[in-house]
Amino acid sequence: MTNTTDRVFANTLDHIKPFEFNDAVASVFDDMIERSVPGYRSIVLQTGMLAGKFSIPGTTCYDLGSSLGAATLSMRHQIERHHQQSAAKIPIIAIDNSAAMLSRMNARISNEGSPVPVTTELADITTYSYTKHSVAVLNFTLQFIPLQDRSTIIQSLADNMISGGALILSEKIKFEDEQQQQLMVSMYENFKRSNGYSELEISQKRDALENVLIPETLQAHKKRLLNSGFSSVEVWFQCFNFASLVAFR
Ligand code: GEK
Repeated sequence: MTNTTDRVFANTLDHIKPFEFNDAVASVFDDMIERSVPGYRSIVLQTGMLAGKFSIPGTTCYDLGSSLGAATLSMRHQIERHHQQSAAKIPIIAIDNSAAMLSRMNARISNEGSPVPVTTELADITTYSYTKHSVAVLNFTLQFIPLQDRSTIIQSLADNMISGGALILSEKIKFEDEQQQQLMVSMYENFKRSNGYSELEISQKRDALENVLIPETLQAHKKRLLNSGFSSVEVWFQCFNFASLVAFR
């Protein structure tokens, strides 16, 4: 039996390398993200619901930084439910630049009998050529993109999204107010402890993510989305320093 429990940071590491989406991470990723992101299951489920509601036949849906495909599969199920006969006209393109993630995702999607076509692409979402789409999902991915490249992606998505479409953006966030920041981080660390992570795991992962996962404030996200041409933005989920926004085109 394969062990799928996340123990990536469980033993003392002599040297903490910057966090990578390699084979060791991909092989335990379901467990890692579920125990590390408050509300992850709800966010995945509601991502699918939003995709069902805002997808338009004849256009694509993107899942950017798809990892093992949780959001893609949720979108696929809800598109099928919402659009029934037209579901085959709403393909999903899932993009990730980790081969370790995509090979596992490919195995998952191939087992499903669904009318909604799914293709995966091993590519960098920063330089990808987006085409006409109605839904784009960035679930905990933009936070890993260098700050200077984030506007290029959001602008390109806004430019290629049809009117009536929606972008779902889920992120780890930070707070301007130092007291609020400390409170939210301490509540978040309690959440990780309650999910079985040790102090060593929490601190080694924090070090590995330093300069790799760069959170921004909700205000910075909203400003970028509105400046890129989205007409309105709503926060529909927040728990501690994790939030999900939906931006309408
Ligand atoms: C989920 N959305 O389960 N281009 C493409 N992919 C990238 C890039 C890039 N430049 N940078 C990072 N990634 C998923 C979870 S995880 C979030 C997303 C997390 C990919 C990276 O390989 C990884 O699979 C994903 O973005 C981020 O809802 O681990 O916290």
